[in-house]
Amino acid sequence: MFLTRLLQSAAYQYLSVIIAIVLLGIPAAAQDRAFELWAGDVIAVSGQQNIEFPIYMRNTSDTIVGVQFWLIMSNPDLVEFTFDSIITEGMLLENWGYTISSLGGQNHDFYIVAGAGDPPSYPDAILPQDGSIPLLKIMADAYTVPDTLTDSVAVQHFIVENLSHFCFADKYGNSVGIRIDTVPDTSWWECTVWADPPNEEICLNWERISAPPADSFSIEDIVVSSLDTTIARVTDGSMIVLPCGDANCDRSVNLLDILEFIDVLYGQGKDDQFELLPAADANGDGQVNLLDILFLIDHLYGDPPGPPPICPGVY
Ligand SMILES: [Ca+2]
Ligand SMILES: [Ca+2]
Repeated sequence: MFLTRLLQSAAYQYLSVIIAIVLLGIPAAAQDRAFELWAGDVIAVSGQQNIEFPIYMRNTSDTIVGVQFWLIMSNPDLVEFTFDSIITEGMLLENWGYTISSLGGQNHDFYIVAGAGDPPSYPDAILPQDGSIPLLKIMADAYTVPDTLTDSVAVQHFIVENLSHFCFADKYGNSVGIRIDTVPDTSWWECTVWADPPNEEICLNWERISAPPADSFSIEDIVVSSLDTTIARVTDGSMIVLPCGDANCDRSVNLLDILEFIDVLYGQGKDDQFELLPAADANGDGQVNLLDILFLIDHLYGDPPGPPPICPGVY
């Protein structure tokens, strides 16, 4: 039993690291911004379909009538978005009109443009709210991943660098949380055709180049948009894809998972059954019980080894 607790302790430490990282994405420490957009953190299992990935928005002062943003996955080998169904019922975008698409064309990014109805009334505008209700839930499917998986985090990045694809508009047409600055912009020029003597210092054709050395330069004021981080915050979320059979959620399948099964089903961890999900149904029969332990033992230690766990993908 001591070995069991020791091994489990190690597993819990690893799990606690994951949770600590995940919790960084939750806005508890970010209540100082007037506007915030963030993605929820989700744990899925290999092969799971219809994973709900929530997007949250919090705004303390503005009324939002238009939305567009772009998400992209950092690890497209794990998950893809499904575009035939998103969830808006009961969400902030309920009754909004919207279009969704993949700008990359591979279902590994998600671009939405949405509006709250006809101006000037905007019948479904989002009034200031605390962020407890998701903006919407995006659907995703996880690919089947092996139990030898080492990098199982598909982080979702909001693309705000390109502000042509990011806007949360109020009813006056202002982009909430966006700062507009006028800054000097230097252009560098190279002469490609000089005049013949005696006018050899006259350039007949200029070509713009990216950086010096150059034959000349010009300066002009340009308008630059950026996220005003003094009043707005945008935070990525994560989707962790666990291999099936990973009962202790440490992203590998081994003896620790068998010990976790035994402890939760029959030992001192009976109150911790939530840790078994979502990857504990190793034999895929829809229940978590002794049969899953036997299945996992056969897979890991059978001679010859039994088949790999196949979770049903519905929890
Ligand atoms: Ca494990
Ligand atoms: Ca089972």
